[in-house]
Order: sequence, then C-alpha cells, then structure tokens
Amino acid sequence: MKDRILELLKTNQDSFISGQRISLELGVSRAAIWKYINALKDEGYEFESSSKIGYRLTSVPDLLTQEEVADKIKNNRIGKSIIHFNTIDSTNIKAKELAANGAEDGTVIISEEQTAGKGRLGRHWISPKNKGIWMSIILRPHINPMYASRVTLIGAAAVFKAVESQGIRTLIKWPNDIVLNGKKVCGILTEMSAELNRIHYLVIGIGINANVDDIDFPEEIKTSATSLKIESGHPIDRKSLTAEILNNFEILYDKFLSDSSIKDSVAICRENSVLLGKEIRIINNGKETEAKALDINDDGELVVVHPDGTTGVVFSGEVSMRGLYGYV
Ligand code: BTX
Repeated sequence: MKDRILELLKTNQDSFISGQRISLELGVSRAAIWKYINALKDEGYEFESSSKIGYRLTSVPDLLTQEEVADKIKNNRIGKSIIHFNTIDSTNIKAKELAANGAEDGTVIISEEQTAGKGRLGRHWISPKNKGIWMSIILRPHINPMYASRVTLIGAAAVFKAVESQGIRTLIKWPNDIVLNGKKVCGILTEMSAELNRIHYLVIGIGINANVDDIDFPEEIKTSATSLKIESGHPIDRKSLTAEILNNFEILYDKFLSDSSIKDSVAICRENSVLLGKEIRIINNGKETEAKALDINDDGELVVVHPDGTTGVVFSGEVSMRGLYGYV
C-alpha cells in the first residue's frame, strides 16, 4: 500500500491530493494514510501537508530502492524485485544467502553502502555510502557450469552500454573491469554455486564508482581508482544508471540463454577493449607470463601471442597492462 500511495503522489506532484481522494482511490483509511506518509518521511521523502487540502510530494530521496528504480526498468525478470539495504557487509554475500533460500531468478540486491565489499581473490572493494551502485543479480541459468564465467562479460557489456547512454565513454578491461582515463571505475565479481553439470545459482556483483569523491578512496588506490563524477565533472543519476544496466543486462543475457551465444556482448567488449594490441602480463595460479593481447574470441576468451610467436587463449585470471593502474 505504501508503494501505491507513493505512486499516486508521484503522478500528482504538481498539486495537493486530499486524504479523502487517496482513501477512496486506494481503499485505505485516513489513519493508515497518515501512518504510511510518516513511514515514507522516515525513508527520506518530503511532503507538504495540510489537514484541509491534503498531501503534496516535494522531494524524493537519492536512494536505489525498488520504489525509486522500478519505473525505469523495462525488463521481464531482471530487477523486477529489488531488495534494498542502507548498509550491508556485501551484496554478493546477501545475494548468495537469499539464493540458497530460494530467491527468484532476476532478484537484485542493492545496498547504499558495503562494509565488507568483496573483490576477487579475497580482495576488498571500497563502497562508500550513497555514492556508488553496489548491487548483485541472482541468476538461475540452465547452462553448463563451464559457461558461467561468460556472464561476467555480459555484465561488463551491459555496464559499458549503460554508462555510454549517460554520455560517458569507458573502456573494458577483460574480463571484469571498466576503466575511464586509465583508472578503474567499475569491477564485476561473479560467484557460483553448482554441481558438476548443474548450476544452482550465479551471483553477479557489480560495483560502480558513480559519485564517489577522490577523498573516499584510500591512499593506496588513489592513483588507480576513479569515479564517473570525478572524470565527467558532473554528478551521476544513480537511479537511471542502475535501471539502464539492468535493462541492457536482460537483453544481452536473454540472447545468451536463447542460443548460448555471447557474440553481442563479446562484440561490445572487443570494440571497446583497453587491452587489445597491448603488451600484457598474465598471472594465473601464481605464475606470471608476458604476452600481447590480440583478440577476444566469440567464446569470450582472450587470445594472446606469446614472446616465442605461438598463440594461445586465456580463460580467466589476472591481466595487467603497462600504463594502466600504474603498472610498469
Ligand atoms: P578486483 O579484485 O578486480 O578489484 C579489487 C581491487 O581494486 C582492490 O584490491 C583495490 O586495489 C581496488 N579497489 C577497491 N575498491 C575499489 C573501488 N571502489 N574502485 C576502484 N578500485 C577499487 C573487482 O575485484 C570486483 C569488485 C566487485 C564489487 C561488487 S560491489 C557489489 C558486489 N558485492 C560485493 O561484495 N562485491 C561486488
């Protein structure tokens, strides 16, 4: 009911709506309306109200709640249900817990802040309050677990397209980073629970430094991390960007489910890659090798040429590049 009252007030933001009208339209008592309005106030919504003329919504909070993002989502599944937190340890941890307890395919967990945001290999992801998009998508694809990592490239392509729609051109660092002016602006962490030939669920965690300020980054990552706001010089509409990512994600993900192909996502990652043509270092299982990045093939693998002239593919792992994140 709270959602419906809010919707009614949002569609009539230019005028007051009387308590009587809300009561009649939604079949709710005047006392209950007052209770819901107070609950909305607690969430950061502001109203003008008068016992004679009713209520008018004057300001909405900059929060990534279901109420604030849902009207921009065009999807059938991804993001139809958004579970929002003000603070949490990690949206990936929460998503895995909910998925293990039966949460539906497409459920999205968003938090305004993470106190123990996770990067890959146990690393930490800085997630300051109200300044980024820290979210995880629960997926239940009927695919062979060996193809699960392809979802990371779908995520990267979806983030690229969404950020581009806001007028900012980023580059994709295969397989899981988005960079802007040589610094990391987004990271993706895909986790899985599976048997040998069946996936229970996948969780794709996306962290985007939307409005993060320089001061929020600890000293050790100041030279390697940036935000869309820092680079573009203007604040980012986090609600639209969140919805755009989820909208783009569903289009690319549905394509993948229909024919197991990630060609469209790969094309986006290839055309906007920061790595291709560059000398790189590959770190896999603690072993470091040098190579030149040639291509991303249609299966999403990185094609490289080794110093001895032989070519090979890299399925996963750490890749670093001269001049990016200060690597020399
Ligand atoms: P990664 O291991 O590639 O990157 C982590 C490294 O990046 C850190 O060790 C640090 O050097 C640097 N770093 C930490 N925080 C930031 C930041 N905010 N911006 C730029 N660089 C940073 C990448 O891992 C995957 C990150 C996924 C984060 C999302 S947020 C929502 C979801 N929930 C969760 O716990 N993780 C994911």
